[in-house]
Amino acid sequence: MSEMYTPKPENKFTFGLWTVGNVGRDPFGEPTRDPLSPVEIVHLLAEVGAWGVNFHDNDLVPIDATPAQRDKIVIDFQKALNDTGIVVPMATTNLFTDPAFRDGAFTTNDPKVRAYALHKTMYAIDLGVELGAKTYVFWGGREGTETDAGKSPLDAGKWFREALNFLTEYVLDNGYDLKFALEAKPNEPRGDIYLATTGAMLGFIETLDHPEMVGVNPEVAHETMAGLNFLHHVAQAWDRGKLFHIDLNDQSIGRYDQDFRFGAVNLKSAFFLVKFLEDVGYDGSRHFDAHAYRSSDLADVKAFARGCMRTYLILKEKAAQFNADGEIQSLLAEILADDGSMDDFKGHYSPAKAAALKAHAFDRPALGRRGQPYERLDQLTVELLLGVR
Ligand code: GCO
Ligand code: MN
Ligand code: MN
Repeated sequence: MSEMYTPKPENKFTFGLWTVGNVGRDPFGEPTRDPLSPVEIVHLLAEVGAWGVNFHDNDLVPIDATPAQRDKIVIDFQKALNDTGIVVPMATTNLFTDPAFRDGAFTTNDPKVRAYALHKTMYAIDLGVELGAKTYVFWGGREGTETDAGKSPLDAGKWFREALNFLTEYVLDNGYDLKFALEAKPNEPRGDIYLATTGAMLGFIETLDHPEMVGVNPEVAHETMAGLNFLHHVAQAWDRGKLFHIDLNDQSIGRYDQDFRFGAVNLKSAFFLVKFLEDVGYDGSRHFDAHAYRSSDLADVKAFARGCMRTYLILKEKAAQFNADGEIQSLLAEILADDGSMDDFKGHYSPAKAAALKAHAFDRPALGRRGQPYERLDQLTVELLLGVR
């Protein structure tokens, strides 16, 4: 194996306890793998070369654990972290498994459940911060509807906003060094989930009391499930300074929520995503929110985890190759060519500029005749990815 494809701490590769710990249950079948304890998972992640581990409160501490059991679990987990050097960059709350959340957590019509969701999240934030988390993810898996007959999307949005405002104040009040990352998903497990895309989340964040503390956690599978271009959403988040975290996996459009190994379905999209993250200098976790096929055994789960990271690193190398490829770069230069003749019209508005632009005579037929060599560029990209360049 080339040294280049060996994961290093600076790659910031992370996995959730729920990802490599996934036991292979699906709506039609029982688990196919034995559960691993959080301590075993930390050691597994160290063995495969990951940098960090993330968790939902109840991945680590069972929902009905006593305070004494909780403390013992945290001590054992912290010891595994110390023994392996694995860090905890992110934590989150499970607000979807327990039947109490059948109609949602922060957005349910039941005020008792909304209050319980806040209560549970404050304890989960304490737990995450205690173990070192700097990013706190909010994925509202149950925040939605199957029917709009009994739930107002306006009330739901208002309640979600109130909850996030409450929790940002909680973080400030406790002096925690923690920012929030909102993760959108269009559906599953609800028929429709509120704020279904990263773009919707970005709009919502601006309505909060502390927008500076809140960004997004886009996931490859989620925009892809909706048939959208994931990269474009990531770019919008980056442009707004809101790319606080990212969930990498893979997904076929139009299928169930697959959570496949990174790069398992659409290598070309994965390539453009890795190239973007590396080109702009994204410095956060590369979190693999994926799990092995249900047919995998433990050895294959390790192969899955190694595969996520190895594919990322191979694509990172391909991105560097793309940037250094003379033929590709000269095609890009041709596509982006600018003879400077429009310089007077660029930039901020002024009445003089507007008047000059309105007076300018454009050769519209010539504009329409100019071809752009995207076919050639795309084919070179494909050949680069196929390893023949
Ligand atoms: C999903 C989501 C989750 C969240 C996780 C962390 O589709 O189930 O992607 O895996 O990312 O709950 O918030
Ligand atoms: Mn997901
Ligand atoms: Mn996710």
